[in-house]
Amino acid sequence: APAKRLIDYRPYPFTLETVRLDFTLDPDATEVRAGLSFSPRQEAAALELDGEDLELVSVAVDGRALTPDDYELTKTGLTIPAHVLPPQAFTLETVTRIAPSKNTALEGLYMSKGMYCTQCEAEGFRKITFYPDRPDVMARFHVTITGDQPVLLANGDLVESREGYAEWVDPWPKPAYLFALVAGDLRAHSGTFTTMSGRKVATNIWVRPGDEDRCDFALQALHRSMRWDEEAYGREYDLDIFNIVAVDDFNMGAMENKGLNIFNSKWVLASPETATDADYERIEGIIAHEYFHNWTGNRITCRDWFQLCLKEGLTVYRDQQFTGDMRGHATKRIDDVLSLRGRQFREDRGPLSHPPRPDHYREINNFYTATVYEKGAEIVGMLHRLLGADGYRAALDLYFERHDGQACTIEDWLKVFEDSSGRDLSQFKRWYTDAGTPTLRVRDSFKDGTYTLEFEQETRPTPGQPEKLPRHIPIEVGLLSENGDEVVPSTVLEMTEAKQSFTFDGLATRPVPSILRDFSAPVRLERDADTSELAFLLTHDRDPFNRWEAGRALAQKVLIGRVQGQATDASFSDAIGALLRDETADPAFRALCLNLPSEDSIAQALYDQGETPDPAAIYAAREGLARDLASAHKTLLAEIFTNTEATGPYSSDPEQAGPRALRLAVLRLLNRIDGGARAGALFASAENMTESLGALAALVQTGQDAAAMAEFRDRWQGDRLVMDKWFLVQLANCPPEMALERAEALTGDPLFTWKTPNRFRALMAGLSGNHAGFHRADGASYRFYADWLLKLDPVNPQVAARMSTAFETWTRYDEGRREKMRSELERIAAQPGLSRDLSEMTQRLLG
Ligand code: B3K
Ligand code: ZN
Repeated sequence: APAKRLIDYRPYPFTLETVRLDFTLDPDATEVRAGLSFSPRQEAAALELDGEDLELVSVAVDGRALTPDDYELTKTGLTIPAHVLPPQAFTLETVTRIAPSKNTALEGLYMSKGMYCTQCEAEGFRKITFYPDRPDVMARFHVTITGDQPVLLANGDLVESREGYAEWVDPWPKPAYLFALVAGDLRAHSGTFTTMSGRKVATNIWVRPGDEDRCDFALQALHRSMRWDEEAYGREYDLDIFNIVAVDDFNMGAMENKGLNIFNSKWVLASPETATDADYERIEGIIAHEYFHNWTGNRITCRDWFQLCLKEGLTVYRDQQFTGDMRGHATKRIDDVLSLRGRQFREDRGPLSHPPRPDHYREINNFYTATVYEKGAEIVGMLHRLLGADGYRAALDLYFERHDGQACTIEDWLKVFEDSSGRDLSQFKRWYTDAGTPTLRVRDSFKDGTYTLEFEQETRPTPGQPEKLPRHIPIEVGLLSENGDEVVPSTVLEMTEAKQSFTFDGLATRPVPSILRDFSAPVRLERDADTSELAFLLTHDRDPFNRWEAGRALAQKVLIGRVQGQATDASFSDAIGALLRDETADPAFRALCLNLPSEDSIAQALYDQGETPDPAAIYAAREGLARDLASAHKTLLAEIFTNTEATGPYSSDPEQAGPRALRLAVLRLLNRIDGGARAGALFASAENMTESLGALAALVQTGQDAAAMAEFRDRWQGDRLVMDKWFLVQLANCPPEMALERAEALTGDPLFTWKTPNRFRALMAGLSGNHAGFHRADGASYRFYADWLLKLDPVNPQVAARMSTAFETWTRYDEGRREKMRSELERIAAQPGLSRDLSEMTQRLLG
């Protein structure tokens, strides 16, 4: 299929007022009766409807049955020529049949353990009925469901229900991608939320029998999200009921269907015994994210899929703000930047680099990426920083007022900021249209009381975009005196030129700069800071992000030095010692500082410096540094390990999660020198999953985990979410030479139900997350991984395509590895009948 292009956008020639859908459920032959009321917006237009994998039973216009001569039916849709249609408003009625039990791609209407469930974004509705399946066609839906399942759910408010039948009306016009239907034997964990105007909303978390007691955290997180959106954005919920359903077979995290969010059960179910602190935080964040979509995505949606980051970037930004408010901004920002660099910068540095608003695609599901989501959120954050809190709020108020009920573009979004602030954002727009991570080089000088920062920006060529123009970059800067006082408080410098200088006058002595505070722009900062300056910032910077960043830069310097065979000086170890002694610092923050950069990020840093990373050398350097740190500070670490032991009942709140994170970070270091003694003891005594899994990960790291692994499996084999962790942890953390062998053995485990996305991902991400194990020099892991992508592709192309990003870094490595990865990608690309999803990915990967 040829690529779809942004410049080819044309409005749909009909408006669609109302949609009537009647479902009669059956695993092999579900009948869908659709009544669509169209009005032409232009003369003599043909009616083009999307439709895939549908059996067309009948089609009628205003009650008159059509014959096959009246329309054209293809593999991708149904076209009714203008001459068959009345010139004015008309109703189209179709009857189609679908087979949810045979739907293994998990897109459209499918089944998961006896329960019916839908996933329509981006283009899954066309697998349910013939329809203009594009987000700018918004209509009011009236849905009936006939089926023998005890619970029958759809979008909107319930207007009638009796045994075997339910009727749902959604008063808010919506695009088809937000349609949802669920039917099954489900139990609700229920609550009530009173909105700011005093309306009562029934809230329900629906799960399979047996999971009811793991829902309360999600329900409370939902209520917190609803309140927060009222307080922070003035946004109130707009239906009488809000349903969340947990499903085991799901292609991604969750989906924001209007009034009926559907979640991967992994991101709903939580109990202290089965979920980690990180899971709790993630669940809260995803519940918030999907809920926030009600305004940013559903009430205001996207005109076309090129505009995806309009809803995703903004909604990620909102969920990041929310989590910051709930759990602390400093650590949240650090976590977000770690994931931005680990996923988005990585993507941006390889063959898959694309702009936050792409201008062409073959399969839109391949563009639900870190660039669209996380970089999209960074762009919103930059607008916030440029306009200030009040300016940002004024712009958002105008956005909701002006565009409620519409399907919008990035141009609409930026216009709102321009109109409310009076600023010109035409240069800023490049953040949306240009791919690539800018590199920001900085040099400084001091003369006669004047301090000068000289910046230079440059963005490398990316696929299809050889030339890059300078971007509008907000650079937050503060200046410190040599005793650590802030002599120039945080200020935002706005860089718009390729090269630009900023001066600060009236300084008594040369200051120490703290640049790009709070990570004010998604750029790669290059500065020749010496170790003493970094150590100074790690101790004195007021900006917690840059404090951490200084420690990070130090660690990176030391690690790269070790990879290159240099001796390690004491500065980093001394700085870590100071941090370990600093009891005033937040434990979660100290934990983040103790975590060494990942092997993948060291490989990326080397590549960015123009060097070829050697995975085995990186592994050895990182292990060596960890061991050295542990030996140098063993008394201090042992004390912290003892003092941070939690008492009292488990809570996932930062007050407990912070010390627990510190304790586990300490354990990971001590484990390198205590023969696994502490990890073994903690594994035996742990009463919550955070500690149990943390201890297990430490044991895996040494390769001495067989007994613990078997015990864990015995205990948890009946719990699918915990077993996913079991598959992942033993691969991602084991010594690299064991990784492939283990992965091969695990594919033979009867619990490796590879058609379940969570299980497939756990095993494959475990292997690819073991950097040196995945990149073993003989290429055997590449071959194994590619074999499994080929096996999954005919069953579930979306997940296969997503997992192919394990190869996105292939250009980083030496000739031998490059060749091996390239030939695996070529082997995949040559597979007859390959899905559009995976074929687009391999072609882009190959460049
Ligand atoms: N909007 C969905 C993602 C849909 C992915 C389709 N392949 C979840 C979210 O971003 O909230
Ligand atoms: Zn989203």
